[in-house]
Amino acid sequence: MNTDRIVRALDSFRIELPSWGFANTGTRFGKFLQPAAAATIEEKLNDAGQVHALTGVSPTVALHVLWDFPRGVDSAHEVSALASRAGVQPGSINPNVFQDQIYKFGSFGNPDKSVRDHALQHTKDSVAIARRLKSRDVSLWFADGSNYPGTANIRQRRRWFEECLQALHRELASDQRMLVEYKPFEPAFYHTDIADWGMALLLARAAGPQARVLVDTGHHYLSQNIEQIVAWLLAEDMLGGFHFNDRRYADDDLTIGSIDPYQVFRIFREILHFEWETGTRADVAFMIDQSHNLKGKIEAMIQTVTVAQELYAKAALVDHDALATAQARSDIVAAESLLQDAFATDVRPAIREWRIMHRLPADPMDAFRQSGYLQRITAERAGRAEAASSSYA
Ligand SMILES: [Mn+2]
Repeated sequence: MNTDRIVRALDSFRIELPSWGFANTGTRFGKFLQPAAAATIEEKLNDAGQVHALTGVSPTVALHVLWDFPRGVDSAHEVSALASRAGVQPGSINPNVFQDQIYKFGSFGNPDKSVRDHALQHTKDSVAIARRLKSRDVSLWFADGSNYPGTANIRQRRRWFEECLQALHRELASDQRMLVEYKPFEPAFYHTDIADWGMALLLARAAGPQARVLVDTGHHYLSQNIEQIVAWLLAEDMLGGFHFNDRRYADDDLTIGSIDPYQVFRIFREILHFEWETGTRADVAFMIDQSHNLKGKIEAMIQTVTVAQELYAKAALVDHDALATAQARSDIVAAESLLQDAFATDVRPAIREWRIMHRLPADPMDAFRQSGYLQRITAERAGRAEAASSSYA
């Protein structure tokens, strides 16, 4: 095993935690509440701070404007202070143009101009919040779409999306980016305005030079080759970031690698291959977008971060020189085996060593269970009335 490669990979690997992953979430059938779930932005940041303190690789937290900034941009200062007290920093800023009643028929794609303007203003406010927090990325996901054929003017809605995204792009500071996320279906069940990576790519290109595509691994049809999409977006310099999660059926928001760890490995392998080939680091944000309905929130996040680290380290073991040779000779068994052997390698002992070297607990999950943090917050948070429902579903 090439330990140097693993160490180099781990030194550069960071993954962003979502504030909403620490709150109560559910399905459309109901929510199972957890007594230790975070209800306030302070609690979410504190829980994220625990994950970072134990793993050392998740220093930033994705924030959700509607749920985490009750007073909009005026909340930015307080959120910033709470984050630094929790030992983390604000990460990507996520506007919400899907929850309010006015968005029943869409946001940027709504036929009613006043609704489009309202949505645009909210996203502009989100850019202002990001600027105040020195967050680089504003991450855009739209629930826009329709449920029945003939009920929406697809080409007109596309033009409205272009106009709104261009207007939003003009608000960006020179060091900010906007990330355009796609999803094939849900909540819309006939057409979704930004349904796949091609639509996201075209809209990002139309928006302006600081727009990129965001790939949410759960937002694809089953069996779609996600790593090929990643390779194409890298080649086009249009890959902005990831929302990682796993799924068995649709957008299940399960923990990373729980169903198909080889797929995440293959995605990381494409990114590392790009870096090997070009000699430049791919400027791609790794973020987690999961909701843990049954698992404990903090444990699920520690598990996610450590599994992501393992899969990244395995991908870093692929010998790209040998792979290039095998590919050039069309020695397909040798080429495939280079990936399989790397994936089959147990990198956990090397990661433990890396953690010890960085004065981190060798086993973050065990350290969390020993810490008493969960018992403390369970006692503090149990029994209170659930605060405003600030989460998906
Ligand atoms: Mn997402």
